[in-house]
Amino acid sequence: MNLHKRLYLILVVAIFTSCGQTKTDNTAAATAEQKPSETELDLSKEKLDRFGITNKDHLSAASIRALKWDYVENDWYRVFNQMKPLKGDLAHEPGVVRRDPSAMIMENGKYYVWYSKSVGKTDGFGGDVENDKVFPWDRCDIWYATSEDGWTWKEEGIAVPRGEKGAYDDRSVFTVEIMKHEDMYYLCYQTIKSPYDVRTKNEVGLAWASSPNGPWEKSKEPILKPADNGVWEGTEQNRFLVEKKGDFDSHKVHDPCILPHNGKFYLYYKGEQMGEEILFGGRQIRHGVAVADNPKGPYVKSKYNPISNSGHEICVWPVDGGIASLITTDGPERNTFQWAADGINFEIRGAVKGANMPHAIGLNRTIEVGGDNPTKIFDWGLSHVYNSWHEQSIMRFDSYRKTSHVAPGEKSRDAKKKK
Ligand code: AAL
Repeated sequence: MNLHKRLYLILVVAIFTSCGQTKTDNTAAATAEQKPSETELDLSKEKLDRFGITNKDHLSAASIRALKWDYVENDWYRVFNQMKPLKGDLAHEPGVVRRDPSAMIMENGKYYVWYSKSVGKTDGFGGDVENDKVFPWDRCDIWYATSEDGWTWKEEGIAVPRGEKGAYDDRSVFTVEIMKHEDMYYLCYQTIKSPYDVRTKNEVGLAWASSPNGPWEKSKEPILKPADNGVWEGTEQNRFLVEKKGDFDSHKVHDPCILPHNGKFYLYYKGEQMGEEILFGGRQIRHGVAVADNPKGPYVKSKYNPISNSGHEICVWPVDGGIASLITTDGPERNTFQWAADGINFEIRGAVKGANMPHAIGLNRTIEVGGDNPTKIFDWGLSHVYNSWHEQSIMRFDSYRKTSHVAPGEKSRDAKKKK
């Protein structure tokens, strides 16, 4: 069988299998978007001409993929500038880790941000995990800071401390996100119970307050836990040795972020699987979502999980009645903007230039985003840098929208259209 016949066969099998799937997830089934594999290839003259496909009887795998793209516009293209240091209390401080900033919100005329903070050198694994600091994000508390201009920050103190010995969050609370809903504030964050070894499961906690300055009340139990269907091989502390990997989130649930959507609360998160592999030149990292009727839960994992096979830290914002997501760092779809009308079935909307890409982004939720500029929220915001493995600091990113690619003096396509 020659190559193009084989490709057609794969396509037909893909269409057949996806059509046979039953949709059982109530959280998504009602609004599920049509999947790209269910769409017919558009072989119209206009489409073939646009993609420069000369012979429709000899479609390469790349041409078939291009014809399956369901969104081919350029309104999601962004270029990031080099990140800039913050001033005041959030400037780089020797011996201190400040990282993984939350989104920023505006309260009492000031920007507010929450973040992970720890001190001291990072020891790594293999030593005394009861007493060492194994990662920069180990032995963290959640702190917060305020600023009038987004450049100079005042550290206000601890918002959420680690729990008492024996609690599910007694070792570290970190990588926090903020949601304001009906005059209540919700912080969701990662939690670790001591000892912190390479096989330790990571969970998600929640705290709420009626003021951004607290006091914060913590959930008695985690609001999200890893799947418990993976099986470690042996008892050695090696996270790559498994008898069964289990669900995409069988080891860790990370980077939680709750967004109100369609009258419910969507908790987006990163999953790490037991027996993680390196795939497509990156770590095998996936995203999932859990949905609740109330901000405090209970959160039920979507049956459609994982909802992304690429990405790292969660970076999601509402656009055009749906949810947009910036996929960074890992997986074949890294450095893409994606969008889902239903908050579950994400499709690529555009690629982002890799240069200067911020990671662990704290979005600026004070920026209003309309459908005409869906990535406007990236005009400026917060991220972090590694000054070293022992010190990290929060930085400010900014970016601009790129709509044309012209040489100096050359007219853009838009300029011609305007005539
Ligand atoms: C980040 C995030 C989570 C991890 C660690 C701190 O990139 O994915 O927050 O636990 O690294």
